[in-house]
Amino acid sequence: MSKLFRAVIMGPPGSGKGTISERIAHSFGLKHISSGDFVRENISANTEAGVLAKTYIKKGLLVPDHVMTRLLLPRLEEMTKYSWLLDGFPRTLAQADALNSICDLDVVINLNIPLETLKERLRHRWTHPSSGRVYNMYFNPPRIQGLDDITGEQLIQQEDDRPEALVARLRHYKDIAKPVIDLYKAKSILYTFSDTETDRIWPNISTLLSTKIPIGQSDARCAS
Ligand code: G5P
Repeated sequence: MSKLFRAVIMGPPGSGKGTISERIAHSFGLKHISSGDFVRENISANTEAGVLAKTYIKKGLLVPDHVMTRLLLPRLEEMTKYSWLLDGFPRTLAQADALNSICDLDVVINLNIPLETLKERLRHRWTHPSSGRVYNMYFNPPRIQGLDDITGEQLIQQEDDRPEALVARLRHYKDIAKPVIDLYKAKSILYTFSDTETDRIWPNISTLLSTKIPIGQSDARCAS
């Protein structure tokens, strides 16, 4: 069996991880695992971890490492047959160490987006809570204002996109991410992309992944 492909995408809140992950999953057939979506599913399902996570997210804080690793690692261990892209995990050095203990990564995509751009994007982000679909009132607005394109249900502004929580999230990210970025840089698997527009970053990421994932292998490896 050919080697499976393991990638991580990191970047501050609003940097476009989710948007770019969707494009990668669609173009290269990787399974997309979003730590944020996973946390939100647990909150909706009122699991023990979800109830605990909610208290942190409401304040714009990271969920503690032990809760995240307990949630995410079993999920990854179920995916041993697939190539995947992990979005939003690891966020801290402790999470990176935990991930390292179960797999070797091939590529880490690091999104480096200016602070003002991030603030502006998240101010205008609206989410469909049950599916996790996100809209931006300018970049990708819904067809009918305030309603999800697929279900017609009401869109909401997530608690952690509200201004008070947002500033805390952005401030915190830089400090926490630095050692993780340094770790992957030292392993020579870090690829950083800087711009204010996802559409300008995407072709460069696509080119990178085309050189890393041999054509024809990703679909075969990831078929569910
Ligand atoms: P999440 O869900 O991982 P964040 O905060 O890291 O949350 P977020 O906010 O979902 O990440 P993103 O995925 O990086 O942002 O970006 P996105 O959603 O694709 O794009 C943001 C907005 O900008 C969207 O409206 C999009 O349409 C728009 N957009 C994209 N590109 C462009 C562009 O070029 N131009 C314009 N104008 N707009 C654009 O995690 C949520 C919470 O869960 C916890 C934390 O509390 C976290 O805050 N959590 C963890 N805690 C600890 N450890 C972990 N590993 C955790 N993972 C999650």
